Amino acid sequence: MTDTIFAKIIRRDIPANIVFENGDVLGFVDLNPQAPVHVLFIPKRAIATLDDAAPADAELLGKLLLAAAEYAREQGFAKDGYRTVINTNSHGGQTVYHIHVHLLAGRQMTWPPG
Ligand code: IU
Repeated sequence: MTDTIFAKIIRRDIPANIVFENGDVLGFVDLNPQAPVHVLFIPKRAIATLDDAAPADAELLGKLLLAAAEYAREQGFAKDGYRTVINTNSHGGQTVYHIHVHLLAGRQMTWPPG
């Protein structure tokens, strides 16, 4: 797989506002926030898209979601609520091909999304 900008963030080759890290997952503030809180959670082992995920990735994908939930709970967003989003491929609006969970919080979300 080709390197993405997120791989460079993991290696600290380029700066990011990192707000969460454990052995498997990194969380950093989105450069173009769509809500008062907008954090991206990425696995340190890259998977390009959800469509590329395999059964062997199940544990890592679980850890990715749990990282977002842990962060939301710790930061106090969980009670009011938040949105998690995974965009997949072109129609899904994916622009960076290293799977990521958007965590959006701090305002009322609407449905359907754009
Ligand atoms: P998407 O689901 O692939 O569209 O989300 C990619 C996100 O990555 C998007 O919200 C961008 O603002 C964000 N982003 C970033 O935070 N830093 C970067 O250097 C780049 C994109 I490129």
